[in-house]
Amino acid sequence: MEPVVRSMVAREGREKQRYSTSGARLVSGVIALSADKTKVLMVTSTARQDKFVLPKGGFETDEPTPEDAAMREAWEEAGIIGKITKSLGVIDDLRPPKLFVPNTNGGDIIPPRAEYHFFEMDLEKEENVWPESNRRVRKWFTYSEAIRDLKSRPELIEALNRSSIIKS
Ligand code: 5FA
Repeated sequence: MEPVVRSMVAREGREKQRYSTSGARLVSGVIALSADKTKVLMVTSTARQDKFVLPKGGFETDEPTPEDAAMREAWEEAGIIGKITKSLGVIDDLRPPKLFVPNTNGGDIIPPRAEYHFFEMDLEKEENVWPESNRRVRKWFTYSEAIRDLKSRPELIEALNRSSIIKS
């Protein structure tokens, strides 16, 4: 089997971003649980550094499957390596439609709406240095701590609720 090459540079930009047929930005992410399934690993958001989010990001055109994108994001944002054990399905952007500002620059209207594809992951390795370790903090949360921190992120709460985390 080919060894997996993991870059120390995180991908940037949206040139290779994949969209659904209805124009939603496809986003892949992971729910990485502790071995006893009582904790989930989260990382700080770059947009709001006082907030933690699940490791996730755009599914790109050179990635064959959303699982590949989820594993890349897990590595780039959280420095974790593992195996995807199950799909948690598709979660629509739950923000009210009035928040989506159309792009009226003469081109097609592309709403910055997202469609989330989350996967549960069995952790194999947690590295101390990873591509975004200089700009993201990583931290383990119990279910109730995670729910509290994800208050304004219903789509991420939904992903966590679909996982096999023990809800305490
Ligand atoms: N975003 C914010 N709140 C949202 C909500 N309630 N529902 C759906 N989407 C929501 O911000 C990432 C994106 O999530 C923003 O574009 C925002 O509009 C949208 P974040 O989740 O706070 O994390 P981040 O700032 O760390 O995000 P990045 O990793 O920089 O970007 P992406 O996760 O979009 O992916 P990327 O790695 O492909 O750039």
